[in-house]
Amino acid sequence: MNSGRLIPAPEHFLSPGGIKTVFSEARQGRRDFIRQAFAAAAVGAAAQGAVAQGKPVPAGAGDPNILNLPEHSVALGQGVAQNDGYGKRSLFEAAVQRRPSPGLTQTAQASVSFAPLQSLFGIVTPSGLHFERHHQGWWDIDPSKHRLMINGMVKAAKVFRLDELMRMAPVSRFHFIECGANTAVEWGNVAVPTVQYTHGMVSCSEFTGVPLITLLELAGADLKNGRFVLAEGADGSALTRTIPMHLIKSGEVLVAYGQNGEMLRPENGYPLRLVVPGVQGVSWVKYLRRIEVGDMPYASKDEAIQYIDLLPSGQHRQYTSLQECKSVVTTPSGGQVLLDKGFYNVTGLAWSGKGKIKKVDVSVDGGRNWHGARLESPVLSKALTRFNLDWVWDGKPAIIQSRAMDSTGFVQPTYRQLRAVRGTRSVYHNNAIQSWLVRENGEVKNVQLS
Ligand SMILES: Nc1nc2c(c(=O)[nH]1)N[C@H]1C(S)=C(S)[C@@H](COP(=O)(O)O)O[C@H]1N2
Ligand SMILES: [Mo]
Repeated sequence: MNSGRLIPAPEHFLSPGGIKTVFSEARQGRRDFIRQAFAAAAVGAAAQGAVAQGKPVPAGAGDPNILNLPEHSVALGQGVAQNDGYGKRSLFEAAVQRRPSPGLTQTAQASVSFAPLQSLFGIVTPSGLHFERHHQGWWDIDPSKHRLMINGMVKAAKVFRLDELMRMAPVSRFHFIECGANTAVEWGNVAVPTVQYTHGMVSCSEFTGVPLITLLELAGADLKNGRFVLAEGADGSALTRTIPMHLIKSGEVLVAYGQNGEMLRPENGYPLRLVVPGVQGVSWVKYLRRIEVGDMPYASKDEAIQYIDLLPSGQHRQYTSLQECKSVVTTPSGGQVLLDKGFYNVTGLAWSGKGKIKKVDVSVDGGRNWHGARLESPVLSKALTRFNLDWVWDGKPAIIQSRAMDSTGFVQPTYRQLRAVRGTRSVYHNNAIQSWLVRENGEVKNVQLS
């Protein structure tokens, strides 16, 4: 163990005596924990080797992957700028894909693909693995012909070309986008097999664009009486959504053209999309072509017929846009297999439409005991937050859960708590605690605790 003195961040610094890395006490304790867990596993393995061959075998002995020089160490590699000048990932990662769900009706032109959360690190979703939701298919729209009109309660309707928008001062911000129907099948306890299908309609990117408020001011919008805007997309779905003006006035709502350092992907709305942080995905109108300023909600088809929540009373909730605090363990998760008992890093994602994640607790015994997980930096408002927890699996059945709390003090509910308020006939806004059962044989299954 360390000296017992608590050393403040930064955790690495040079001691006066020379180059020496010093860790804070908490981190040191954690390192010891991991070292001991691995040492125990290694002793077990060595002991088995000794039984089999009469003496302990050093790790790696006889391994051809250490002894033989592979071709890539002796021959010339590939040159630059192949693949049309745009990088491709390793061939060995080809199985990591966004996919349509086995829990949904398959159509010739599937309209939802889910992000493979179980294979992702950190908080940013690679653009090529971002979930997709198209009401009428996607388009690759010619940006030179695309226009954005601002009309309604404005001094004079104004039309912007993309190059005009890109000349304005941009902002770049990390935000999650979650379809309101993410985790929907779990309301009916359909129990799709993996976290990709339970939670894969959430993604997080760095978006770049112009605050919508700037464009409204340029058009001379009536910001006193204009309490809402209608946002309209240019695809055939005629998707329109009402956005309350107070969100726009906060400066958070963006007219974005950038995603993760480059232009938006066609599937995600190229060349323009609305970014409405904290609000469900349907309001992030893609192929954005019109913003109308009005003085009341528009009750469009996507607000009056779709995206409403049927309550136990028989009434529908309308305009329930905010994505409440939610989290999920992505490893170990459904469909994965733990090969042996011993050390595992339990990891997952947490997010809240109301602000920052403050705390994530993890249980490995179905919610009886909770352990505070480490929140990894950065912890950003209305963005995915990565959490980790050290765990040594004893080989017995375990139920793994995570429970997030946001900066407003809102705590993610259990299914029992959620159903008491929302009933069982909802589709949207399921933010209940997810449970993964680890069986004795190491298989991980999607289960629901009632
Ligand atoms: N124009 C347009 N905008 C749209 C949609 C659409 O079909 N057309 N789908 C909405 C829905 S329901 C969601 S969840 C998000 C999905 O965004 P993504 O495909 O970039 O993940 O876009 C929203 N914006
Ligand atoms: Mo959606």
